[in-house]
Amino acid sequence: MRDATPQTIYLSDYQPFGYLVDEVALTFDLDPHQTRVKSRIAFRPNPDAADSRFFLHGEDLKLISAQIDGRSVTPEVTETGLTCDVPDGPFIWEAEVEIDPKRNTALEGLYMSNGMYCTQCEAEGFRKITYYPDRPDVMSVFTVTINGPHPVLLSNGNPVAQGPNHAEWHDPWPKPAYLFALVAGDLVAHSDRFTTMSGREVDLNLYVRPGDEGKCAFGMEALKASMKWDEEVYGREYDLDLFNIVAVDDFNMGAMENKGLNIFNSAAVLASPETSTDDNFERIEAIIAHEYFHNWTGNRITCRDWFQLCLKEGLTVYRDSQFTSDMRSAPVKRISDVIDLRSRQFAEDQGPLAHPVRPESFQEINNFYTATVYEKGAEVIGMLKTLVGDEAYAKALDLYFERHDGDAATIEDWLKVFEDTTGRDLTQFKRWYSQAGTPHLAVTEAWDAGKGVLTLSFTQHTPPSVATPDPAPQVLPIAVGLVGPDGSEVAPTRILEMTEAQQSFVFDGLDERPVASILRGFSAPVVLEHDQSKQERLHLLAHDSDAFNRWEAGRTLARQSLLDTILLSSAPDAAWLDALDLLLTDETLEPAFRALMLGLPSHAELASTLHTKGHTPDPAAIHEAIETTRDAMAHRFADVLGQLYARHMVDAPYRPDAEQSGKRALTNAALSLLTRVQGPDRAEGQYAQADNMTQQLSALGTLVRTGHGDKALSDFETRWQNDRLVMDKWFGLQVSQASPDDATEVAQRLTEHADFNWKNPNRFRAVFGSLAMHHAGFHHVSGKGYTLLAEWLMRLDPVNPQTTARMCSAFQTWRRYDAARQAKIEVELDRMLAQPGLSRDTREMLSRIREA
Ligand code: B3K
Ligand code: ZN
Repeated sequence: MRDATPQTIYLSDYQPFGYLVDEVALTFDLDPHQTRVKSRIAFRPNPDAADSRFFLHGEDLKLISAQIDGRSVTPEVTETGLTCDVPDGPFIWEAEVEIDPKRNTALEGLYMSNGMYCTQCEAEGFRKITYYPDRPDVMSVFTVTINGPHPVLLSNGNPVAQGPNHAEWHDPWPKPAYLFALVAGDLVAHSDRFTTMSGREVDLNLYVRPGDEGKCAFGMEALKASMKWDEEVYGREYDLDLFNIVAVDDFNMGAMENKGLNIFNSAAVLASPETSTDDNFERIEAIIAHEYFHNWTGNRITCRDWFQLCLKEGLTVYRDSQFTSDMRSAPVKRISDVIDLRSRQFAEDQGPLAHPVRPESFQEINNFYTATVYEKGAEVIGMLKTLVGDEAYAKALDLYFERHDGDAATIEDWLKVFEDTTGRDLTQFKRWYSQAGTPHLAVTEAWDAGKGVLTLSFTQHTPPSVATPDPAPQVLPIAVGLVGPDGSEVAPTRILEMTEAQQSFVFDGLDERPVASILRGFSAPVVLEHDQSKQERLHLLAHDSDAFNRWEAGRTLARQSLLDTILLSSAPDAAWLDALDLLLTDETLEPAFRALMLGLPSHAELASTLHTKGHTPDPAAIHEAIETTRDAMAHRFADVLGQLYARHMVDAPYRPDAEQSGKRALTNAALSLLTRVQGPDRAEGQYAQADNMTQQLSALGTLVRTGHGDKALSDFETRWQNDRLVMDKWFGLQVSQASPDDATEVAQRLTEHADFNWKNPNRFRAVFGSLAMHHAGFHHVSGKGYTLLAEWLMRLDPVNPQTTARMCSAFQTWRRYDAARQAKIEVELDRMLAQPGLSRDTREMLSRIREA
């Protein structure tokens, strides 16, 4: 909403609501501009609440009538809700409101997308549907009646009555309003069944627009696999007769875990080999699992207040990453997660948006669905599991489900189950939830050859931030292995538990000095500063039995080589390239791993590293260094890459599984490098022959990047113009593969394309998300990238504050750059902040960024 004097909400102010809600009955008479919503809510005083004020949230609602116990009342209505005198004991509140779903472009509350009605209520969208205590600790049983001329009318729970233009639904599980959902439209179902562990039959439906039926099979299989996995690994069984998923084109994020009625961005569920890449398939599988897993971690056990968001999100991300590791390759998943964490979460922690995993204040909660809450929140759970061990983790989780089923819980509740099952005191561990910032972990080694003792001395230090000016030492589980001179493991991996600012650990009984492999599996989300020699890193790259640290050794060498190129104009490190050469041809290594080894730190990661080391990153120099390094790799490996390309090209019919997609990742990485030395023929051939989107898009990207893409781009457009999801790729790729000088103009030109529907978040993000991610293009010295993005964000803000606010984070790292760039960004930030009627969402983001 628009709010001239935004209010800050504090965790410390939490008070329970004065009333409990026993039952809710809602009736919807659907109409594009005049939907009527009748509510009948049974309230009774909450014995645990000190404050008995009766306040119901409500925004953009036209109140038609209100009654208490059947008698008309005239509440005091403001822009944010209403208050009313109520009886001392239990009472029935009834109201009728009118809303305008068609005008709801913010995509929050009840809105329309391609003629269908759908809802998004998390975090605070339900208040745009009717007057209600819209807070997660108010849980109730909902019965919903929908009247409307649509073949499909859906809500949460189980159906109780269905007739022409009419449906009734009942959800027996008490839930907060943010999990409410309604869908109405002309949809078709892809259906299946699942038999649960106790033998109950569950009907499964994936509802899509007619024409999309062919893109449902994979999502349905992923759903069944998720249901099975949650039974086997966490003992969690599904609890309704029905599980529905609906695909929607206009959606602000990936998907939403509404009870029994998940709503998905079409991009996060629709898949076919011809239209989706391997990465799309993997992401879809993970999101389906994530939303399904929320049924227990989020829905059955929800959050007391929005400060506890990580309680459900961190845990559910952790669970979905475990699922992906089990379904695919665990090392590859771990490496990909760390790449993502470093690029998104570390950047957040380093800048003005830094906040703890459990924030302590906010103005707009939608601004806190962040990499810190989600991804760092998941890392914290991974650390907890490492510290207590797998068995204790399983026990603690069992207790969590048993003790808190039906609760709106807190982080304190969560940690208490671990304390109760293990006897550990987690007081210090809790700092992971309350302190912002990424700890830096420095380590030095002392080798006593006479005694055969290696001493590792660690120091931890977290840079202060506005959110946490004075960070205290955290508990760090540091997984350490020792690799002998012959490459063998000297001792099993040991978990060191660091709790002090400085601490030493001793490894004795060693015959020869081993090479220390520290932070195996990335056992804590920290920046590791380990002054190892190049020789030692090459040794780990060749021999480390921990796949993550093997990759990390290569990554560190690559990063150092790039930094030397940027700062000293050195040629790429020949020793690193030689070592890589050996790995590439090692057929015992999975292709996906080798594809990751061919990757380089991103522009943004290098900028962050340079900044951490006290340099001012120059985006153009970073780009240059990456290009030089890629060229060197292409020349150095041309023969090997040609062989790999031929050997791993998949001939078998397309499958999106880990094995085939790993091979395609490797051949596509090879293609991209080979095109640098061999010209466009191979990529043109792959583009022409590809029978799947992974190979087609990768070839197209390579062609566009090397300046040979015009013909293929127009062919692609002609072929896919009627497929909105594929066209998103077409829009995005042109920006992401443009040269730094051209990226802004390309984005600008694409906004003039007839299919640039900027009110659709997927399309907007395809162009402007790609521009913001194009480091050297966005940070072009002219400042044109900043100006174009700011202009479009200001156009979008009145239409869709949530997506606008999210994309403002493109500016979060602005203080890293040189004075000239900072000045240009400052102008744009000030211009945006001066925009009249700026949304609360965007104002909060821009002010936090601007104050840096
Ligand atoms: N819980 C939703 C996110 C809601 C975002 C609201 N701004 C999706 C998820 O994390 O599963
Ligand atoms: Zn989630």
